[in-house]
Amino acid sequence: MATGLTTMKTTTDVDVESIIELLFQQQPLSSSNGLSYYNYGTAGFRFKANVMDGLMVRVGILSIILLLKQAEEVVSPTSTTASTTTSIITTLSTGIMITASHNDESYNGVKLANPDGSMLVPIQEEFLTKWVNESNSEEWKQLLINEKLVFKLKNRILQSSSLSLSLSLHIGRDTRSHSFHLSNLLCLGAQTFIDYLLLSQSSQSSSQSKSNKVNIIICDHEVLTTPMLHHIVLHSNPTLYLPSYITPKPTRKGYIETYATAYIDLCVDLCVAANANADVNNANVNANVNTNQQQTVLRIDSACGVGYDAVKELENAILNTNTSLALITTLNAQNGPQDGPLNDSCGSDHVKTLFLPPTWWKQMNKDNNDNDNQNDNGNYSFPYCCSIDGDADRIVFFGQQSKNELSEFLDGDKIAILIAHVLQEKLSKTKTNSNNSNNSIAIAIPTMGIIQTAYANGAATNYVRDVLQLPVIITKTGVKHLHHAAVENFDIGIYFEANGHGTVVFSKQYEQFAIRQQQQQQLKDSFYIGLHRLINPAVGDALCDMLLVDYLLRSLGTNDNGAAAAAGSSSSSSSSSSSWTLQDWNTKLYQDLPNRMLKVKVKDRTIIKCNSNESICLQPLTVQPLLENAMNVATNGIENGRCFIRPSGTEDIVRVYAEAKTRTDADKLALIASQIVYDECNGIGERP
Ligand code: NG1
Ligand code: ZN
Repeated sequence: MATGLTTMKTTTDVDVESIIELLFQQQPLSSSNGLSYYNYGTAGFRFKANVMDGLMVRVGILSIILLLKQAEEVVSPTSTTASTTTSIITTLSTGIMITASHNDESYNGVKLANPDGSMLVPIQEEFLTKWVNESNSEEWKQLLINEKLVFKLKNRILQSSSLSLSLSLHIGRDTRSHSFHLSNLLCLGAQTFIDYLLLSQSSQSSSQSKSNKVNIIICDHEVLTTPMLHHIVLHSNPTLYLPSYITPKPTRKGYIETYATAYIDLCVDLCVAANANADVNNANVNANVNTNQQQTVLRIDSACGVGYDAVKELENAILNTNTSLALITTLNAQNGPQDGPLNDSCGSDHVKTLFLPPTWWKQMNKDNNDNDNQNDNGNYSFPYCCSIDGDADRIVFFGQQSKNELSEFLDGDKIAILIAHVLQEKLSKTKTNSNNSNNSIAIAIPTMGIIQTAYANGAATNYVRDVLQLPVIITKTGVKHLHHAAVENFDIGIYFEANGHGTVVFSKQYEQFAIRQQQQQQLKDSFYIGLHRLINPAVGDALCDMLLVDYLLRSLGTNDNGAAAAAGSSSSSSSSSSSWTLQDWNTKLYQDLPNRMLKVKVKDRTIIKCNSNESICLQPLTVQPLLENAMNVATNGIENGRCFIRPSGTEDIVRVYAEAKTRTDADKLALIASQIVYDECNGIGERP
């Protein structure tokens, strides 16, 4: 079995029968575990950790089959005949992450990543779901035999050419106590199946070639954040998916270097531009920094999870560059895995759903030991904070004014609009500069749009449509849906769920545009390339988004027309800081409508069916008319009221969302909607 980074096993004597034995001694379906069906939900398979053993073995085998299927697409028979003289090694990587993200410690989960780092598409999900639930051993035997035949065929094609294939499955896991055990089972399934496949190859190829034509290895990266795993997969397939201006760095260390460097480069560019505008000699940026400028500190709630160490590594990498501290923000990581229970009273989900500050566990433990409890007053005021979740792919920002009160709260909608706001100003300046230049060929400005879900605040959606005048697409919940919509519709697709999970994806046209801007004779504008380098396009990434937001806030406070194209209004900002504060960000663009999210437990949430973007309940038939009635101003006096319900894909609950003009109305509407769910969908426990 694979343990430690990059292991490859020599083939052992594995036949179909022994795989079947392994599969069925770990049969996942059982009446005793209360589950009759394993569904690949919003974010992969996610269940209570104690019912996942058999599932992991199966996912291990199936992930190798999916990897082979991907390889088939990349290495078609025609491409194998392309070269008969030179030897070409074709590599392809996919990934698997073991985590249950924001869920509590009792849960775990597994999600797969495609070669471009993105999540699975429906056809792959259906394949996985069918086979993890398959209880007929004869069916399984057929699958294994067929796969082996296809593998043999592929191998024969490769034997006849000079091509060889090197396939890798990258595995990562979060800090949960059971993640190691589940990862071992996954590796066991994957490695056993690899051994079974390679056995035929070694006997075939021994006379013709010393090395196998197809190598399949498991790279176990052990504890990682989810976005690190996706980054590693994407950077392992650079020729297929990375632009020329991003250096492939497919390791944990490479991840840290990539984003720390991108952040510093952008911050330094900002300072150079500001100094240039102020007509100051900018040869030595560090020397020109205004030393009176207050150093900014960002306090980070790491949800007592895997993001903590990653932030520490980023912090060290940034500090090691010797860049003046006034140019960058100091990252103050809090809530590490040793400090408190994972996602418990802390993390982005806690702050977002309760509008409450996280428990700062270290400080809290100190307070509890402090008899006179003096710390309660004053020591909980932090103007610039963020919370990430248990696998570091979501982030929300907040200011805290006392132990139990936030001063500001900024979610994924706010992040998306901040990015769009800065980019729109910048693109418009680029267009003006181009029109004013002597260049007779007009440049094509990349298209931009925002993708949201029904959970986006109504005020955010209106702001994008009415003020920014950008297109908005509303998709089903789950970033995989947003990601695909962003890729398919825009050159710059900005997608965020309100909970802080999101990123920006860039088209090939954008890449060419970015390169042209940098090559321009006079301007040599590296902003567009710099921005792309700071963003993890594979998946929503709390740490990249954290650095990105920090940079954008700095850019908006810079009193110039420089690198980041601050919005026109920023130069008249009343803020004394050289950066936009969270309050600036929260108030200068749009104000959220008060909203409330609630959870209702029901007997069987699968009876609830929704429309394609999950904003309307289709079944049970009685629910939607009752919700419409609850939203109706005439009956309830609720202004700007909107509510909807949907079954969660990650927890055994129904989610209720409501927003309205006032906090009281939002709370009232959420309560009525919860009661409707409870009454119409066989609620269990106490009625809300
Ligand atoms: P479910 O449990 O299906 O609502 C939650 C989030 C999703 C997504 C997944 C994956 C909300 C309302 N739902 O899904 O957006 O992030 O978890 O982690 O935030
Ligand atoms: Zn997460």
